Amino acid sequence: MNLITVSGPPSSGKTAVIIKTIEQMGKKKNAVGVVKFDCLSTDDEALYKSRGIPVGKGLSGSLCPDHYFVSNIEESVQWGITHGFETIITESAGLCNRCSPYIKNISAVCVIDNLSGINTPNKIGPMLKSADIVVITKGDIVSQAEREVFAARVSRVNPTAFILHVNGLTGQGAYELGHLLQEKERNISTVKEEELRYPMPSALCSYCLGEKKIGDQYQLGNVRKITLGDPYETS
Ligand SMILES: Nc1nc2c(ncn2[C@@H]2O[C@H](COP(=O)(O)OP(=O)(O)OP(=O)(O)O)[C@@H](O)[C@H]2O)c(=O)[nH]1
Ligand SMILES: [Zn+2]
Ligand SMILES: [Zn+2]
Repeated sequence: MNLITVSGPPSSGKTAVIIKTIEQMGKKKNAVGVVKFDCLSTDDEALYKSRGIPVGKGLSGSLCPDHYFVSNIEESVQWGITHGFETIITESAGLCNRCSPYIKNISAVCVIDNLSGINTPNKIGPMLKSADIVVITKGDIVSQAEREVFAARVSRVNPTAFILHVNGLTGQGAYELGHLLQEKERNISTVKEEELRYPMPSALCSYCLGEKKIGDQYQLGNVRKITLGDPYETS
C-alpha cells in the first residue's frame, strides 16, 4: 500500500484538494482511503463519505494533533491494508506551525492558500519547509500578481519543493497533482522503524499534564522563560 501525508493550516483547502485529486487519479472505487486527524471535531468525514471515499478519523483531544498522529500512523497504515486500499492519504491540520507529520521517504504534501497572507510562508515551520510538494489553493480569489508573489515566497522557504496551484472548487491542477503522486508511489507494509523528517516540539510540562494554576511553583518539566527586552529600543 502507498502512503501520502497531507498537511496544512486549517481551512487551507486540504479536503477539497484531496477529493479532487482522488477523482483525477483514475483508480478503482475504494482504492484510495483517507484518514483525517484533527483535534476536537471535524466535518471532513461527511465530506469524504458524500463523495464515496472511504474514511477514518482520529481526534487528538487534549494532545498535540501531530504527537497524536505519530503515535497512530502505524495503526492507520494497518487499517488501510486490512481494508485493501491501494493508497492511504492522511490529512492533518498543522495548528501550531511548528510540527509536521511528514515521514522520510513518504510523500509529503503541504496545502496553503493564497489568502493566508504573503508573510505566512515565513511563519510556517517544517510543515512547509520539509514538504515535497506544496499545493497553493484559492488562486481564483487573488490577482495574478498576488499569486506570483505568494508562490515566490513559498519557493524561498522551500526551494526544493514542487509547487502546484490547485483550485479546490473546480479541481484545476488536481490532475497534475495526482500524476505527480502516482509517479512517487511506494509499496509499504508498515511504517514501523521509519523516521519523522523533523522532531516534534517538546511538550512535557505541567500544563500538558493538566495543571491550571499560574505561578513558578506550578511550572514543572519543560519551562522556558520569556525575555521581553527594552520596549523602546529601536531595531
Ligand atoms: N475559492 C476557493 N475556495 C476554496 C478552494 N479550495 C478550497 N476552498 C474552500 O475553502 C474552504 C475550506 O476548504 P477545506 O477543503 O475544507 O479546507 P481544509 O484544509 O480541509 O480544512 P480543515 O480540514 O477544516 O482544516 C471550503 O469552503 C472550500 O470550498 C479554492 O481553490 N478556491
Ligand atoms: Zn479538511
Ligand atoms: Zn505541536
